[in-house]
Amino acid sequence: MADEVQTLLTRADDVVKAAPARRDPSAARKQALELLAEARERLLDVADTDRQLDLAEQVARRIGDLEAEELETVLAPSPGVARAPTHVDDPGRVPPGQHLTAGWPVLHVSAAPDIPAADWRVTITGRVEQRLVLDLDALRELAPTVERTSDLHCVTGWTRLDNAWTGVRVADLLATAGPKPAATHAVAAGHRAYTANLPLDELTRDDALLAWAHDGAPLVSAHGGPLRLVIPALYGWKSVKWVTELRLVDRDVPGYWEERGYHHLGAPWRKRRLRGDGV
Ligand SMILES: Nc1nc2c(c(=O)[nH]1)N[C@H]1C(S)=C(S)[C@@H](COP(=O)(O)O)O[C@H]1N2
Ligand SMILES: [Mo]
Repeated sequence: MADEVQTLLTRADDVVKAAPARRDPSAARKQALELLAEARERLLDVADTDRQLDLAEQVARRIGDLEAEELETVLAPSPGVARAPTHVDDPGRVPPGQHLTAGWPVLHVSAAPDIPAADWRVTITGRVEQRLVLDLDALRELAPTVERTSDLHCVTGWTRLDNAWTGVRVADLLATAGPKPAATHAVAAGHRAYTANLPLDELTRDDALLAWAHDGAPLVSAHGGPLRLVIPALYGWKSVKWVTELRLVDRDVPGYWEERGYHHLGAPWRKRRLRGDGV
């Protein structure tokens, strides 16, 4: 099984190397991503855990590289979204290895859902005293609306500064739901079958929001509207778009990218990108 994964990696590399000579390099990219997706599936059958982790990192790195390449083509601002600053006076504000983008790349693994805001529901469940099922109005009634300006850091290398988010603090929602003493983490779920794990102390920071607006305008579907999670202190993959559920759990349950070799915490300042980068 490990050999099959290795073969798929080599084939994906060959496709990428040959891409510039092809008439349609983006087709090569797609083909390489398909090979990597297949490699990712096969990974689950690799019995030797060390080997599996090593291969998972290799797959994750290549996917990250290919995603970064795609992003170069979508750096134009999303329609109606202001350009973000590409210069900072304080270089310490940008995590190591990140570059600034004026535009707002759209990054997700499957198509955006087409669900009107009026029909949106988010459920707070799992290890809570009171399970909450909220539409957007109920969400706004339950917790004060706040604005927080924060930076978004994607593990593929781009950082978008100064995003003005409007929403409710997750901490305020959890205060009503009442985490049980056993709750240590949450699994945030969103369309489509996307999940990310978060320690409760990260989820309850002051700038951790469920947000429905960006720069004062309703959040467009491509960027997670009607409702998305915003977790500025961690890599962007934790900021689940089209969020439908926060499930409190009593242990660290890996989500979509964490299962595919990315770090369980995903902390840009501490260079925690891939599993194996330390705790
Ligand atoms: N539901 C869902 N949320 C998601 C993703 C995804 O694939 N599906 N991608 C994540 C990643 S890797 C990043 S960097 C951010 C990007 O948000 P943006 O597309 O608004 O820039 O969304 C995150 N949230
Ligand atoms: Mo990302």
